[in-house]
Amino acid sequence: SRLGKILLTGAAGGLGKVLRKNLQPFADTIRLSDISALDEPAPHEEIMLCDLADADAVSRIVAGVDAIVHLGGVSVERPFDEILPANIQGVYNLYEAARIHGVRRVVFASSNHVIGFHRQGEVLDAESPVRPDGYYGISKAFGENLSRFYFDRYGIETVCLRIGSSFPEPKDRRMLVTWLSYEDLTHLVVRSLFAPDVGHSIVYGASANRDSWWDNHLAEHLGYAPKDSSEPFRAQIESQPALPADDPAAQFQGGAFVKAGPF
Ligand code: NAI
Ligand code: 15L
Repeated sequence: SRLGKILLTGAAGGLGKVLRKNLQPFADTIRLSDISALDEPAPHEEIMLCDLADADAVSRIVAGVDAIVHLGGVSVERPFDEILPANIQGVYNLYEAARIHGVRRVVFASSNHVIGFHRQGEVLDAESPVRPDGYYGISKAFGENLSRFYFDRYGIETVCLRIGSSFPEPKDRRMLVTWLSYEDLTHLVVRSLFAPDVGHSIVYGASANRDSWWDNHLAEHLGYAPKDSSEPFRAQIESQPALPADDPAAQFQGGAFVKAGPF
């Protein structure tokens, strides 16, 4: 399957760089956007810089695209006044632009931090109550609710990816459970773009790790089948000292985010 034009927000970021490359086979054109500078466009690419807080600028980047992969915004815990424009006003601006310009599908980079105050070891699914672990997680829960509303009212489909920890390698014990490899991330985004009739879906983004806190049975229609595992990294990670058992970072699914700030 292949689309005409995909908008990729947050294209200068860690995952944006990965998807800039890996989504190339799936669209004629990829429109790359970020607030930060981007590398020179290849022939199949367009670059449009934009602050997500600027509704007019967001309308311009959304006009004329067939689907949106929305990664842009603040990606860690920060004071509320930084989260608000980028993640809350920003996601509203994006969906309003999608409505006005007739975009039918969005893949939204949500986060495990919408459920970060659930205990490690507890197994959650897409219907588990949200328990955000900070303003960042709250902003992602807002994006999930906003996209639910835009589906119910306007029929704009969204797949919310509750991404675990997507980095080249897992970095600590928690990430042995939450790690999402770049290959599995790419597969998850591609399924989210092309699976039929996704409606409003929530899916956890983790690789096929030995241990899991997340059950994706409510997202089977996406056809997401992870292939990688954190297991090859276990021995090295477990040779490092563990956090004290009473450290909240070792008790809750959100890890250190549950105690981030105030800044
Ligand atoms: P990142 O921080 O590397 O990339 C985010 C990008 O958004 C940056 O390039 C930044 O310049 C841009 N941005 C920030 N504020 C903006 C604004 N006001 N207007 C326009 N662009 C703005 O984050 P990363 O790791 O690439 O994550 C991508 C997305 O996935 C983010 O939405 C993040 O919250 C989400 N996510 C990532 C996870 C991971 O493990 N990497 C885990 C869970 C969620
Ligand atoms: C996130 O939401 C962050 O964007 C990322 O930087 C990681 O911290 C990740 O969650 C995680 O929970 O490991």
